[in-house]
Amino acid sequence: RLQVFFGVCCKTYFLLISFLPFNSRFEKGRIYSYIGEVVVSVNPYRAMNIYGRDTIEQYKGRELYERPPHLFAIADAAYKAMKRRNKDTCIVISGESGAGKTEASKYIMQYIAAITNPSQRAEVERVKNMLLKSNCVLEAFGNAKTNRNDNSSRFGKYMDINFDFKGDPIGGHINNYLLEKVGRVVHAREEQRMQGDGLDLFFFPIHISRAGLNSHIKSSINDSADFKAVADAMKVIGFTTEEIHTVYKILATILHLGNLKFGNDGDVTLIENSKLVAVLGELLSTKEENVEKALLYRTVATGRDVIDKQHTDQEASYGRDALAKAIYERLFCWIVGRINDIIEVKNYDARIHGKNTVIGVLDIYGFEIFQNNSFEQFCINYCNEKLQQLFIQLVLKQEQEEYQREGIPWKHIDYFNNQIIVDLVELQHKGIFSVLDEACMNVGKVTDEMFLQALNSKLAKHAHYTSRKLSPTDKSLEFDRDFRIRHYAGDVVYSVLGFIDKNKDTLFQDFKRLLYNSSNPVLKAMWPEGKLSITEVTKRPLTAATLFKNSMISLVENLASKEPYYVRCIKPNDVKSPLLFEYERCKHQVEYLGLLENVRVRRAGFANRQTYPRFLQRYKMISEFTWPNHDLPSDREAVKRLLQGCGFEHDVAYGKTKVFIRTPRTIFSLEEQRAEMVQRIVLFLQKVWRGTI
Ligand code: AOV
Ligand code: MG
Repeated sequence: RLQVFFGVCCKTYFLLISFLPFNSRFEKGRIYSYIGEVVVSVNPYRAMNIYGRDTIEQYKGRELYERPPHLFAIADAAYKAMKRRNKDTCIVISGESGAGKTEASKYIMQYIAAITNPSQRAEVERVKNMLLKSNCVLEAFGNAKTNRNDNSSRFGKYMDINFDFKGDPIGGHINNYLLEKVGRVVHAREEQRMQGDGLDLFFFPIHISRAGLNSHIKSSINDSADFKAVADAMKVIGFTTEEIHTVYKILATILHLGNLKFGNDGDVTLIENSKLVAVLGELLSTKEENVEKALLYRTVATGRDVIDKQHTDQEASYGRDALAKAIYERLFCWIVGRINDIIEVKNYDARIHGKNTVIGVLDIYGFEIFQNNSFEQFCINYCNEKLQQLFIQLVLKQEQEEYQREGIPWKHIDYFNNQIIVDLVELQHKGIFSVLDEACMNVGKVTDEMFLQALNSKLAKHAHYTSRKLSPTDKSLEFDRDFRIRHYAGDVVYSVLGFIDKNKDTLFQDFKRLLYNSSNPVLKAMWPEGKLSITEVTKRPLTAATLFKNSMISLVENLASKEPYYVRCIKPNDVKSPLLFEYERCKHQVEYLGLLENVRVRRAGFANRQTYPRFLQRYKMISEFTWPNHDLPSDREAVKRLLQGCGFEHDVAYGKTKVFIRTPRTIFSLEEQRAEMVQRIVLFLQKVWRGTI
């Protein structure tokens, strides 16, 4: 009886929700849809039974529109383009924090791993395993819980997978972008955890208070099991035991640093809990007194003299936090470097095997707005502006320009071009990064407030910038602290506090020398510049903003040089619920992602275009006018004749160099006819060969 009752309840419930407008696809678990070749994905916030072996089989080798929309179809399209046409392709996954980018990137990798290497070559299997395992390690070190996402990527990742002439993965390379480390290392939130069997050895009986990564356990996350998975993955990838132990020691160092307190006794700065210094010495394989000296003094060169200058307790605290962050960042970059050493393709001989092609997968931190937004959010959101700009360039702008260039009648579709915001951030001399760098170059003491004043005077008239000084009645902005950017995805108020320090990202040279002089070779290798003595260090390192800007510019260049495929992720609600489709929230994302314009361009436009010679090369066999060669005055005329013959005249347009086909159905039909013809030719040849003809 209970069952019946339950059944009725469920039915009523489903009846009710099926009448709700707008969100029916989401309710039915149809989380993917297409705009042309762009996949739109809505985070289901529940486990979906749509990524298994049987689903993979359904999509393998199929054309995009043959099956319902799915990530696998786009992965297959990128793979086919790479294999058939020898083209480097990339899959760009975008969307705001928590929209499902990282999950999507993992499913894409799994799909590619599943459909390749049919002959089970051991070497290829090994490479695939490494590529998949590397994810687990990078997530362990580079993801963290934020207000927006329990498993938020705190670094950007672009992974190239290299394929040989057979289309099997033979290696890869990972580029990582600016690791957001503040939240994880020095101002870690309560939820951050560190648990794992075998770790006690390194962590000693310590009370972890200030530092993050503490031992607070959240019921939904099984830390011990996760820790084991990471440790195993590191072993499989090929990290040595010594390397793995060094990693633990570094993590323990970061935690201990968080507990270190400074005080002063009159003129002398002291370490209050000095017992920790011995522990740090042990973990870092250096002498205790060297650790103490590096924490309390810095070496400065004045003319020809080199002197030890004592830190104030504030300076010492600053140094300690900078050290913790730097160690963490170095560790992360070193891990990426080690993974690259192992997965990179070596000795691929293109003369023997043909071109080595790649598929790049980009999964970066999504647009985020927190209660308090600082330099890190500023960089992350700038990165999202850059990716939006790339999307506009490739999907909205170029497509329309191509119609014009080819002389196809076209009514221009307008869209918001966020180049103006990209410029606001990155433009030489005028952009926010430039103003910040200028402030950091200043020899005298420049404060964050002075930086804000400089912004106010430079950007007073900019439509996407404001501050309390420029808009005095706006109570949501604090004087001398906040500025607001109108981003493509919404308004964000940034606090300038910490911008200068974070941009300079200085670490006292003494720490670099300390770590370089460690007797642990793994640790030593992470700090090569510690080799330089104080008098040899002259060059000012590039600022964090400049490094990030340069890395973003080269990332975009790299993506633009490949054939791009897009996954646009949408977050259905802010409470991680599988049942809630917040209409306004989704509408906002659809708008700012430019999806409406994308639909308009696609609807008015053409699904497929090919140059005339290429079109003929593929389809000439299906028409008597073009097979084996045509005698018409041009390839354009020949294509026209072929398509007229097939009855597709209404669905195509003829440009100067390319034929444009409006609906995919026409392409399918051409493909079908071609396949039939190929079959017939093969049969014919077989008969000739057997001598029956
Ligand atoms: P993000 O990568 O876009 O955010 P994630 O991929 O980490 O977001 O997704 C956030 C959470 O949503 C995951 O931990 C899953 O619980 C859930 N989720 C996402 N996609 C799926 C899916 N296809 N099936 C089931 N659950 C899913 V950030 O890294 O914060 O920008 O910096
Ligand atoms: Mg992510």
